[in-house]
Amino acid sequence: MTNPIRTERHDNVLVVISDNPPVNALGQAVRAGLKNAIEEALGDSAIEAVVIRCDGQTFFAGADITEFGKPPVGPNLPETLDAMEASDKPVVAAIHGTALGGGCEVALACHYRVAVPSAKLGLPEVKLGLIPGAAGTQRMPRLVGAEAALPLVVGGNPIPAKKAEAIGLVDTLVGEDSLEADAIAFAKSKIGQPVPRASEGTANEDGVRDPDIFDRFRASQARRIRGFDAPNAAIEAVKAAGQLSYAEGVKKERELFTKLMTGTQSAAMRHYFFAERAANKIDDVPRDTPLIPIKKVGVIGAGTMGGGITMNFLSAGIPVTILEMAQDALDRGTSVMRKNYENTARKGRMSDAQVEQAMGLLTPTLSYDDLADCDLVIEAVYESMDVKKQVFSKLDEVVKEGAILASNTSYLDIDEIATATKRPGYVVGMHFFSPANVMKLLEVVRGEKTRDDVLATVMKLSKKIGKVAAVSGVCPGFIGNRMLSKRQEQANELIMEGANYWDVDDVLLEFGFPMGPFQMGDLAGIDIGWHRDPTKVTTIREALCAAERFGQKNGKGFYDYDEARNRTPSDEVKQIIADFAAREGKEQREISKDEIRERLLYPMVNEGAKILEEGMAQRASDIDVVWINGYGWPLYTGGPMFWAQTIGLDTVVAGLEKYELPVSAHLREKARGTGKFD
Ligand code: 3H9
Repeated sequence: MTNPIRTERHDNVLVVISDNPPVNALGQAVRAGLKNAIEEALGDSAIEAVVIRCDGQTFFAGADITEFGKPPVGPNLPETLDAMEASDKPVVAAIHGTALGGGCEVALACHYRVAVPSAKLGLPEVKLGLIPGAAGTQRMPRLVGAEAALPLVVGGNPIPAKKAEAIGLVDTLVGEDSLEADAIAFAKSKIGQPVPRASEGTANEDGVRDPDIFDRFRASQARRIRGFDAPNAAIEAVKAAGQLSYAEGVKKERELFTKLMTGTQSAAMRHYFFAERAANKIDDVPRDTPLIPIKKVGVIGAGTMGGGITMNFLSAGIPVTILEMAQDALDRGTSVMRKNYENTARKGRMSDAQVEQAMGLLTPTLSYDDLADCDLVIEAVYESMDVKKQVFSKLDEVVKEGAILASNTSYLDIDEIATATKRPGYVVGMHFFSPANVMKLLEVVRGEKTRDDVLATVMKLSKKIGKVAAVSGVCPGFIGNRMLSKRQEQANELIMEGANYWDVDDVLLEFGFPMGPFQMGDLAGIDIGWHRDPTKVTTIREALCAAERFGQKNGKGFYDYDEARNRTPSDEVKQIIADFAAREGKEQREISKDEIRERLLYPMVNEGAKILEEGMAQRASDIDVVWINGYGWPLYTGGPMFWAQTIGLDTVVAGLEKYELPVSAHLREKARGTGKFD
């Protein structure tokens, strides 16, 4: 392997350059190269300053995650960085792209940091279930203060260079195209001055003067960090920076880091990191498949779904023509979109000019002819095969050749929809999740005839509009809803057998889901699709509607709601369920939370195994990506399939057998074999 680190001399400045594509991860060879380069600089009296920069798309984007969990090979990152900081010749980090995690820690160990305006800096370790492990939690607060460090270390979101400059993380911004030259000039200007070391900084004293900032920050993040171990450890580490000496603080950081690194949450979140990236790749579609340029998009339907879908493209700067059947529906849809953008602007996440820019890209129309020159048309109309086929046949007539025709159906057969056109190769499913402008998941449904370039284009486009995409084959409900139906089946069955419906919801909340199925029913409205005949009661939902319990909208559904929408379990509903079960001849009994959890989740894993066996998902990790991004499965368990492996596939099989539920051949085989799906 060639050495990823090289050095170049510019007069009395040694420029140390890393070339380790794609993201200059700090693998062993990079660390060793950096350490040697510092030794070279220190041992050479002609060198008076050092600049560290990277080739390629970015400054170091972090430790090499693929090395985690493997036996460590020295030098480790902390010792490499200590050697760097100890230098009495000024060391300058010259930053472009993303200085993340260990990369940001490299920058913190340098005496100075210069960055181009487009650069971003951050400590995203919490997103991998970790905290920074190379003194980032100790140097950062000492350099910028605990209050400014908390969102960086605990939240994990990178900040732009300008903001980094404002908080003192970056010393100066330099020319976008003259990073190296400017960094060298900057380094020269510092020769002969005592070097400032972040480890010796005192900005962290803000957390000593006002120790409440930690609890205040924790409270402000309560909803976002519920269930996650790393953010609390991150707060503890930043707090320690104000309470302990630097050396003791680093020790504390190491303890917390090691505990997280060997725990199940980080393993799950690292699995997810690679799963998300793998999901965007389609095994039998060559990487160099030419893409279809998407310059203009058409959306059919300006309802909640069509509007949400449209906003994704407008926000990404892609013009959209939106079609409705009637002017008032079109006007309503357009004004909802505007209102959504204006709300975002009110929260400060968008400027008024950006609102106008996005809305300026929208063309409302009542005529199919206006879709003729779109490169992609997505229909989001009523879920009926007949209606969808009519729409596709019309699209086939009017939309130019070579354009992609996509359906947002959540369960209908894409292959059958494609028969309504003379171009089935250009037909694909793009299943967005509601609210479509917010939810990250895009299930891309690959029809039997869908062309490679269509698939490759849609996968690429998904990234552009900020979605996480996973491919599903054609089967009822695709990956997500197909598995959801198994959970719902059990939820209904459990309450018929006597489980408290609030226990069912609570089990899922305790597991880490944002909401249980009965809460969800109340939120969506129990009367959706109700026949409105209170004398006809064939399901529990119909029984609730007959009792005028429609959900949150009238203050009572499965739960009773107060003005603040807090829910309380209802005795009346418990009785309605018991009466209904008695009429159906179901005996009720007490059911434990353990049984509830196992019966809700194990059948989902079993269905996932069947989806894999049938080739409807490419890999088990794609199923995890679907459930984490589309259905609120807790990220820190890694998704249903990874979680099943963590608790043991044999445990899942035994559980299903105990409850006399079906076990697929595939699940059985994997449980008997490696205990892994892939
Ligand atoms: C850390 O630093 C811990 C330290 O505190 C402690 C040390 C003791 N390692 O995302 P992309 C791969 S923890 C290995 O598609 P983009 C990625 O898998 C780390 N591989 O590109 C993909 O491979 P493939 C903290 C990595 O342009 C390819 O690079 N740092 C790493 O959309 C391209 O990635 C982070 O968490 C890595 N660190 O986005 C940053 N990073 O082509 C993680 C990427 O085979 N990285 N790969 O699928 C990112 O956020 C994004 O990759 C980045 C580029 C924004 C940099």
